[in-house]
Formats: sequence, structure tokens, C-alpha cells
Amino acid sequence: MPLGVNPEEFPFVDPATLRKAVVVCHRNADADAYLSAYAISMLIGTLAPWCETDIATPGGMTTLTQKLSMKFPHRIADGSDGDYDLYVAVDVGDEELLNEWKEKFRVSQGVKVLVDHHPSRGGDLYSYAIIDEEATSAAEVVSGLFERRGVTPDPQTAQALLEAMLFDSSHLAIAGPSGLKAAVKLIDAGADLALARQELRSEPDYGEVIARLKGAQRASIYKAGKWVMATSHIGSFQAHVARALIYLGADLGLVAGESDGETRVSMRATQRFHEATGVKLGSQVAEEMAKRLGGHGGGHATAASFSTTSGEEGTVQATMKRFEELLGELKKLD
Ligand SMILES: [Mn+2]
Repeated sequence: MPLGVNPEEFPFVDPATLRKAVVVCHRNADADAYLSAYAISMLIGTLAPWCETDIATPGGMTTLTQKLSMKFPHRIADGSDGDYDLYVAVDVGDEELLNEWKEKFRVSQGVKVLVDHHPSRGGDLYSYAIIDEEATSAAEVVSGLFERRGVTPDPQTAQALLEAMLFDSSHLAIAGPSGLKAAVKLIDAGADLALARQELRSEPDYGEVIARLKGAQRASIYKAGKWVMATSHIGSFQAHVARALIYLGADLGLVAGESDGETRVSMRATQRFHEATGVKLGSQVAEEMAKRLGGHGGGHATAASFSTTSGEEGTVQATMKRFEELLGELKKLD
């Protein structure tokens, strides 16, 4: 992975020669991915006004993102648009989340850039990578690109970036100093904070509500020393259910589910748990389990996921064994 590139050189193509670009989100694009892509498109448009830029949303977008895309409309690539001069992947983390676009990246002669706040996955899919793991949103990294290129976002683009930033940073609660500074600069550029909060509010998704309640109902509870861990299984919304287990007070939530012939596992942990135990869910559990069971996965210290084909029960058991290696003996509560 080519790291340490100079963000001032973004997009790493002479703008004068740039004709066609695409910005690709992770599958089922969330607000951070889509709105960051929207802003990158605006940045490319400022640097190369003659360039036609598409956004690609492999596998569609979340319900909230669909709503936001009405307010921040953009041409969406339909996959039949041929080759591009420039491919920018944003907020993707694991390159598998590019779906069919991974192959397009691989075969294209165009320049391929990654803009992300997830840990780098290695590999050689990208020509250039701009990664800031300290950033709590991809939008924060994108705001940095505007700044490094000396471009002030127009008020609509500033609004998009601020909403993306709020979405991915629990409304700035987990943002660091650079995130907060970036947010203030966006407000100075014309973004409206109250409006951003309002637009991120969404109608409850009752499919998700039921999944969370069922997940809680089916939970198994474990203790490792003082730590409380909850596991559950559900056919969809695994990540939401894992987060719901944390809201209920567990230090760690693990939720498995079968879909499309694979077993998906989502994990969430509290910051307290991570700091006290040193356990990193992404590198020490998700990546490790994907390696042991065959599959792929990764993520952050407190939020990670992986997929295997080992079946729900076996996968959960093997993962709890992994936690036992890391934390000492687990006791299952009745
Ligand atoms: Mn993100």
C-alpha cells in the first residue's frame, strides 16, 4: 500500500487531462461514504471543471443515505459507463466492500486513489492512499483535502461534509481536536449545524427496531473477569444489534447471522473495554478469525466484522474461544 503520499497532489492526475472520474463508496453506502463522495466530486469539479464525475454506490445505499441523496443529488454510475481516468474509493475499509468495483479498479489503467479513515488493508489495488486513522469520519479526511488544495467548499458542500462528520462521530462526541476544528471551518464556510442535526434524524426503521429487540431477547451472556459480553444471532442488522447490546450495558457485543450463504459476524466494544484490555477487535479478532476460519474481515479497535462460511454456531464458538485466549476464562451465565 503506497502510504505517505502528499495530499496536496490530490487527485494525482493532471487536472488538464482529466475527463472522466468516479468516486466509489463502500457497499450499502452510509451517510459518511455518500456525502464524502459528493464532496470529492465537487472538489474534482473545482480543480477540473471539464471533468465528468460519477458516484458509485455498490449494492445501493442505506435508507438515511437515500433521503440525504435527495438533498445532495448526484449522478450515480450504473456500471455501464466504461473506463474512467480516475477512480477514488472513499470510506471503504476492506476492499471487498467495493463489490464489483474491485474488479474494475483492478483492470483499469486509470489512477486509483483511496481516501479513508479505516486502517489500510494492504494490497495493491490503489495507486495512492490518503488515510488518517485518527479521523472519526471520511468527511474529516476529505475536508483536509479541500484545505490542502486551497479550495473552500461552497455552502452546500460544506453542509454535506458537516452532516457526514456528525453521522460518523456520534454528533462529534468522539471527534478529536482536528475533527472539531474541521467542523468549525465548515460552519465558517456556510454549513448550518442545527440543520445538519435535523437532517440526520430519521424515521425509525422498524425492521431494525425488531431486529434489535429480537437480538436482545436471544442474547447469551458471558463474563470474563469483570467484563460482560453478550452474543446473539439475527438474519440482518447484525451491526445494529451488536451496538444495541452495548447500549444495554454490555462491554462487548457479538452478533452473527447467515445471509447469502455466508456467516457474518459484527462486533462492538466500549472504549473502556478496549483501553483496559488492549483488545483490538479489528486486527486481533476479526482479521484473526477470518484467517483461522477462511473468510475476510477487519475493522477498528471497537467496531469490526468478518465473514466466513463456517456456520453461525461454530463461528460464534470459535470467536468466543479467541476472546478466551485474549481475556482469560469466560463464564457463561444462565
Ligand atoms: Mn466512515
